[in-house]
Amino acid sequence: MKRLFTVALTAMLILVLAACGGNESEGKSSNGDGSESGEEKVIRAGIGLNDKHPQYKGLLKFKEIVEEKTDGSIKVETFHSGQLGDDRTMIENLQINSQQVVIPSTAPMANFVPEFSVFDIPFLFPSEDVADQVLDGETGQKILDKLEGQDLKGLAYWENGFRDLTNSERAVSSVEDFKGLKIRTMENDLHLDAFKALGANPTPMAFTELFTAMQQGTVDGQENPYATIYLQKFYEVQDHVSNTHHIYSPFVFLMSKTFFDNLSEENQKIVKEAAEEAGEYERKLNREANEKYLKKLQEEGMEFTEITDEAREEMKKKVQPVVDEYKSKIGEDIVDEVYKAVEEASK
Ligand code: KDG
Repeated sequence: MKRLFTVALTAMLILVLAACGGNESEGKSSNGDGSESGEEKVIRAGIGLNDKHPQYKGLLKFKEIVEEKTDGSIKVETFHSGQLGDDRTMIENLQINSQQVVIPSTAPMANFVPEFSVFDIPFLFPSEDVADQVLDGETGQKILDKLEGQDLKGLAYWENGFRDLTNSERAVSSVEDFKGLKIRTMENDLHLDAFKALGANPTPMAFTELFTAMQQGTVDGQENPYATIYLQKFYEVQDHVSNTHHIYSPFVFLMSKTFFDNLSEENQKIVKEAAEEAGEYERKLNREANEKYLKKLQEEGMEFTEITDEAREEMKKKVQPVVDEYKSKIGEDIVDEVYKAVEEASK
């Protein structure tokens, strides 16, 4: 008898709890991230650079704006130095919504949306100002829109910057000096083919593996903006730096489309505007940083070699056949549109 009473009481308790739970969830819809609307949501945001880089300071600014404007209903957890994986892994994390934000260079993104390679055409952007106008304008937005087919939402362009060559073998002042250098490139076929055209022996590699590869001599050199070269302490394993300025590299502030689509309209506006405002802040920090870091690289013992305008023109000639080949691979229309936008912005 007692056992029967216990079973009946337990059954009643389970029914009461289920009824309460049912009412609670009825008014809420899943946000695709396991949380319920109206509850606190968490954005896991990861980058590959370390916490000294302007990109991480920009991410902290994004966190500050979003948490303030949503009164803490959206929390941003930040991860740096590849804690959540390399760029390609983190982009794939967004596609399954196990991570909600990553801010990679455009180069690895070409593996998801080929049109992003247009921004890796050597010598495309003549200045940061022209890059800002093109990226933040209609053409830049058109390319961001292509991400939606990959379960990705592009919210803003940030700045990696003009890329410069370092190596541990020799001073590089002209095309001849590239011959045979084992150069790490980002995982992007255009970068690979451009360095082959310059006479180098390029290897595509994730950023997370780069320092060790230079330390062990697997590669002789790499190319990145001064801020990255200095803040990631590449001067510890590299002897020479040249101002090749061969590509202006944008970052793209990416969000999981599933997560974004499950936000209220108000919160979608908040995260987009926060990505844009934090991007302006990051661009400013990055430009101030790049100016001062070449001097610091020399103070750390790196030998700087000036690339003259004539030598740069020689580099442009060498890579032109690659640019022509990729115009059809990327899509003639979008390449022509970007070049036209660059011309307009340069006036
Ligand atoms: O995650 C770090 C990368 O996004 C960035 O540094 C890209 O310039 C880059 C490189 O060389 O991989």
